[in-house]
Amino acid sequence: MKSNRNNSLDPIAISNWRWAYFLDETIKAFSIFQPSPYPIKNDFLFRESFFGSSSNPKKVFLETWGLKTEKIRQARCACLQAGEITSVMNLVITPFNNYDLPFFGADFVTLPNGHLIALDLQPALKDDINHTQHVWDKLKPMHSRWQSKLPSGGDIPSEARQYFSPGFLWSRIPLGEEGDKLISQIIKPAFDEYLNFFLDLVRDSKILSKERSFKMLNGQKEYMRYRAEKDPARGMLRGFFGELWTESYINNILFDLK
Ligand code: DBV
Repeated sequence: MKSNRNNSLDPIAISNWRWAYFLDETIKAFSIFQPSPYPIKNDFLFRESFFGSSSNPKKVFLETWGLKTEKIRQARCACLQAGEITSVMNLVITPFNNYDLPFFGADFVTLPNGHLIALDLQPALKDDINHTQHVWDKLKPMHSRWQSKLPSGGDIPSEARQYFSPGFLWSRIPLGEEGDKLISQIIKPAFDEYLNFFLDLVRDSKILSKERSFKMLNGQKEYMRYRAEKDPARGMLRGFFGELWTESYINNILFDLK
């Protein structure tokens, strides 16, 4: 089936995609920053395939949304719906390295065994107080307020810990009514608060010196390298769309700062 998406800013058209509210909020919030499309080839703007048994094949849809602005090198969202249940939103916003800004990362995943929620303003230079203090001072109280209302996400891979801030909102929520209530009453307002705080930081950020910009760039590349290497969705994406397409998607679209 032909997709009518021609560039990364064209609206996402995946019916019953569970996370639409969050991308809509992101699009609205960015409208004040004069966004332009992020260059993404058609092969990666839209993709569909079948999975499950040949007697009862199910459809999987993936669409990629993206933009860039004066201070944001790339904001992109991988939007996936596989069958009735499996629904993924992987949103990462990467500022240009000549601003002292964190990444915005949201990994919202629904699988048959439940919802996984990972939301954070992730540091590019975790051990640099000039990079972290002005963010964490405000993020920590925000985080405690929301995390206290959610079930814990449990352990995360030890090697991944260094990429998260103390404001990492992390939860595993059961499917069903209770879960839906937590998503609409806690995750939605938490996401809006984290996103607005991030965009306030973007608005107020000043251009850095060459030397510091270089340091930021190395920090950003280290993060991208880790995420591209350890992407927890690699197996799923390969199953749906094959190894070649998946490796190109992960390394040339999702985590393309090399
Ligand atoms: N995660 C991605 C991309 C996805 C995606 C591009 C296109 O980086 C989805 C989709 N994340 C995704 C899926 C799962 C997770 C898990 C499908 C479930 C995997 C499974 O259970 O089979 C935050 N995402 C996770 C986990 C964490 C994150 C901590 C659980 C641990 C895991 O399964 O590895 N954000 C994610 C993460 C980092 C980050 C791993 C690392 C720095 O910043």
